[in-house]
Amino acid sequence: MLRRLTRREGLAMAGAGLLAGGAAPDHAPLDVLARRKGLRFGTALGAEGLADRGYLALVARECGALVAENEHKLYALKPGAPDEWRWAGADRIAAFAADRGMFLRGHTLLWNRDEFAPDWLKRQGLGSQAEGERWLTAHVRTVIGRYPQIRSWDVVNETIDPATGAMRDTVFTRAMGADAVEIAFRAAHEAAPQARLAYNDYMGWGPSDAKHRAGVLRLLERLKARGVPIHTFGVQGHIPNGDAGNVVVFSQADQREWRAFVDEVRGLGLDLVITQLDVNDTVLPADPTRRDAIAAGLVRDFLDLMLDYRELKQVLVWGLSDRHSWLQTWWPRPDRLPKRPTPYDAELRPKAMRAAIADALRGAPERTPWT
Ligand code: 9MR
Repeated sequence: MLRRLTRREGLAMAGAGLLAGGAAPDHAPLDVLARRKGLRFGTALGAEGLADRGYLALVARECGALVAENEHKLYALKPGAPDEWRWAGADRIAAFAADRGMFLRGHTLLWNRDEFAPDWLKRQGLGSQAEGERWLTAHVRTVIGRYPQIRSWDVVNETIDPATGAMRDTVFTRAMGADAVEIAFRAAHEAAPQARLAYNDYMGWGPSDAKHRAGVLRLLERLKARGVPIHTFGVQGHIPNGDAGNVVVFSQADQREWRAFVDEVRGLGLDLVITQLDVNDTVLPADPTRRDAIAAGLVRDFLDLMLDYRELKQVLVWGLSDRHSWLQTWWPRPDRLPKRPTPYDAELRPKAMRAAIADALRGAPERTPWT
């Protein structure tokens, strides 16, 4: 069902200079706007983006933080065999960030899902608890040791099963049980005592994600109660999350639920990072202007809520341009039109979402930055 633009969507478009007579856009880079409020703004960067000079120039202009989209994942570092390391992709991203003085995040040391574990590991397993612990500790040490410039790690990613709220059953938990998570955090802290260590997940705000949120909260509470070195909660921010595929507004009821969840996390003393922001527009209207306006409205409402928390220190998008978004191939639109999940279109022109992010950052309260 199509609907009229809300006032907020209209404002987002005016901010982007998309409406006739709209206010002239302020072209201050997003990271500059973020820094004024004690935040950083950044993006994920992958192999495709690294090979695209125009895109890299845009990333360098807009961003002060960077994360490798896939290059630190176990399946990327050790695709074929236990003793073979492939560092080239991750090294290139680290060099790009270092050359430009960007804050580099690492994603991820323990992606606790069998779908994303290399086949050789699933075939051979990790053996006993002690063997599993030795393997995981060595892995964490080696990856962290190679990238001392990384100051914030997604140590553990997506370990909660959204359907049940329980820990997923994986090659790691089959050896170490739920201790796998704790072992990863302790090893990471030993290897990088100054780094900010995060648990990262994609739980959404809708009613169908209630079990996911509750499970994540239970995990965080247990880790804190056991004195595990965890400092940050990574909210992925893939909108809409979960199975609520037809979301076009962040309703007041959903905002209340979401705030209650984030309040609990804050109560545990964790900082917050939005680690993977984008909008899945599979079921949004075909017309690009309308589609962009709805996506921008969702981003604006989500950011306004999250930026209210002074604990939120960084906002990273999962791709800066529609040219390089995982959502082009995941969940294609029924009409097969190209997707528009990010702040810049495929020709690297700013969209309403870029203006929404800029406006949200301009309106954000100041906070103490990460050093
Ligand atoms: O964007 C990533 C895509 O290129 C990969 O094929 C996929 C599997 O490794 O992972 C995507 O990134 C995911 C991230 O690592 C964790 N949260 C969800 C992201 C989107 O699926």
